[in-house]
Amino acid sequence: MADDASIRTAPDLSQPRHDWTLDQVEALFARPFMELVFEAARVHRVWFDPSEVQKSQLLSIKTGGCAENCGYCSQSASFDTGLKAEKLMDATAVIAEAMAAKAGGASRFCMGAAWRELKDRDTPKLAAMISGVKALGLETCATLGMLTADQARQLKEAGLDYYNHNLDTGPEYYAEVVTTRTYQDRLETLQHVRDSGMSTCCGGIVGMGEARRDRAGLLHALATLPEHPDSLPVNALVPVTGTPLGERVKKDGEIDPIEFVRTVAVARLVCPRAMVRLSAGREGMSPEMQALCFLAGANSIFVGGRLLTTPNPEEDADAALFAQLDLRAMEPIARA
Ligand code: SAM
Ligand code: DTB
Ligand code: SF4
Repeated sequence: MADDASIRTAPDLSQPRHDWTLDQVEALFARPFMELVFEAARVHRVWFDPSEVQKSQLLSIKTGGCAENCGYCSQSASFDTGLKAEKLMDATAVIAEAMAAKAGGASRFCMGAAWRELKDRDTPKLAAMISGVKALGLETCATLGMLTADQARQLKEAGLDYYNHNLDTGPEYYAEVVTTRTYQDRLETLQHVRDSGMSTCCGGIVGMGEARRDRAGLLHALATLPEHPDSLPVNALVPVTGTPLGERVKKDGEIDPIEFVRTVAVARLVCPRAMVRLSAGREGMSPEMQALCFLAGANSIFVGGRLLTTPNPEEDADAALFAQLDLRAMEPIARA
C-alpha cells in the first residue's frame, strides 16, 4: 500500500493552475505510479467523457528540405535521411485529402509544412487550403514554423482554428535538440497565435535522451504559459535513420514505456482541460500500452496510416482498438 501521506493530503488537482514550480511538476512524476495514474484518470473525468477520443489527421503539405536542424526530424536539410523533398501542394489536392480524412472519421485536419518560418508569398495558397478544409466541416490546424503577429492574424482570418508549435522539451535540454532557433523564438510565435485568437496546440517529444527533469521542464513550461495549450501532443520519438537523435536512441535504447505513461499522466494533471494527444510513436505501442495512456488522461490521437513522413496505425487497427477498449470518436468541437 502507498504510504505517501502527501498524496492523501494533496490539493485538488482538477482545477487549472498557472503557478506550478518545476520542483512540483517533477514531484508529480515521482509519485507512486498507481497513485499518479489514478489521480490523472480522476482529473480526466472532471473535464471529459473518458470514453471519447478525438481523432485528428495529418498531411504533409510541404515535405523536406527544412532549414532548421531539429535533431529528431526526417525533414531537416541538415541530415541525410533519404527523404525526397516536395514542394507546397496545391489547395485542391489538400482539400481532396481532407475529404478522405473526414470519410475515415477524423474531426480535425492538420496541415504540416517543413518550414523554419512562413513566407508571406505562401499565405494566399494556405488561406485557400484552410478555408476549403474548414468548409468541409472539419476543424483546421496547421504547423508551418515561426509566424509573425500579422501572419497569425491572416491565418485566423482564413479560418484556421488551431496552430501547432511544439516546445518539444524542457528549456535546459533545448540546445541538445536544435541550435537554429531558441526556446524564446518558440514562445514568441505561441504569443502571436494566442493574440490572434487562434487556439494553441503545443507539446513535445519524449525519448530524445532527455532526463526526467527535462520532461518536467517541458510540462512546467506549458503549464505556466499565459493560457494552457488547448491541445497538448505527447510524441514518443520515432527514431529516424540519419538524424542525430534517431541514431542516438538506437544506441542508447528507447524510453521506458512506464515513464512515457507517467509523462501523459503529468500532462493531464498540469493542464487538466487540454486535449492530451497520444501522438507520434503509436505505431510501436501495444494495445495495452495505449489503453494505459488513455487511462492516464490521453484523449486524442492521430489517425490514418501516415503521420507526416513516418507510419501510423492504419484505420482498421484503430477501429479494432476502439472496439476493444469501448472508445468512441469525439465529435468536432463547434466553433464560431
Ligand atoms: N516545421 C514545423 C515545426 O517544427 O513547428 C512543423 C512540422 S514539425 C515536423 C512538427 C512536430 O513534429 C515537431 O515539433 C515535433 O514535435 C514532431 N516530430 C517531428 N519529427 C518527429 C519524430 N521523429 N518523432 C516524434 N515527433 C516528431
Ligand atoms: C505533433 O506534435 N506531432 C505531429 C504534429 N504535431 C505535427 C507530427 C509528428 C511527426 C512525426 C514524424 C514524421 O512523421 O515525420
Ligand atoms: Fe523543420 Fe519542423 Fe522538422 Fe524542425 S521539426 S526540421 S522546423 S520540419
